[in-house]
Amino acid sequence: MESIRWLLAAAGIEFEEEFVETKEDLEKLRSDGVLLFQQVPMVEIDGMKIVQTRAILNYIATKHNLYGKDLNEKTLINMYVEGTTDLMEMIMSLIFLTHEEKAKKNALIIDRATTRYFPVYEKVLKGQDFLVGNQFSWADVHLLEAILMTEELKSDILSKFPQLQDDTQCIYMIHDDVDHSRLCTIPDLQNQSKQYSHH
Ligand SMILES: N[C@@H](CCC(=O)N[C@@H](CS)C(=O)NCC(=O)O)C(=O)O
Repeated sequence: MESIRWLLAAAGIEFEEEFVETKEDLEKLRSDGVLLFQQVPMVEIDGMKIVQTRAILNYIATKHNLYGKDLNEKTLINMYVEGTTDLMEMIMSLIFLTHEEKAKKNALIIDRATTRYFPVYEKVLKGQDFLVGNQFSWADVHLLEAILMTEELKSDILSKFPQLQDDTQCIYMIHDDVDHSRLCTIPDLQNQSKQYSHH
């Protein structure tokens, strides 16, 4: 769900959030008949009530030109996004684990991030500013979110990935108003990333 907020911010769409905090909140939405499969998240946009995270993300990315210019670029974006999703899902699964299981899984996530996923993105970004089509896309937004999640687990996880450091650096420079890296040009991403300002 956090990915939806990131993409909306990247697309420059202002949005209002309604949090489902209690069982009654969810029941109310269900009885109002606004949830196709009785589940959240649901995004109300352009007269539609869209459910299913991927459908929501697809819609926003397509509508706001963050989904490549042709089928090849779209497929590449899908591959990158699915890769970062796999990594993020590993991190999100941590909350269901016991203390011992968590330590093991943490180590596995850090290994996967640094040996499987980050090297791919690092290599691509060595030759170009954005992951796909020399244009900012959903793939860049999703990668940034994944990076920040992994940094929560290990703050120096990017130490061997200078290109990825450059991607995230603007987030830490924002407060000094320094336009430091390629993603610094996307102002709404900066707002979204403020929640990570403890770095
Ligand atoms: N495939 C759906 C899964 C949505 C989902 O699992 N939603 C949870 C909250 S995060 C929910 O509404 N659970 C209540 C239920 O399934 O009855 C998506 O990606 O949006």
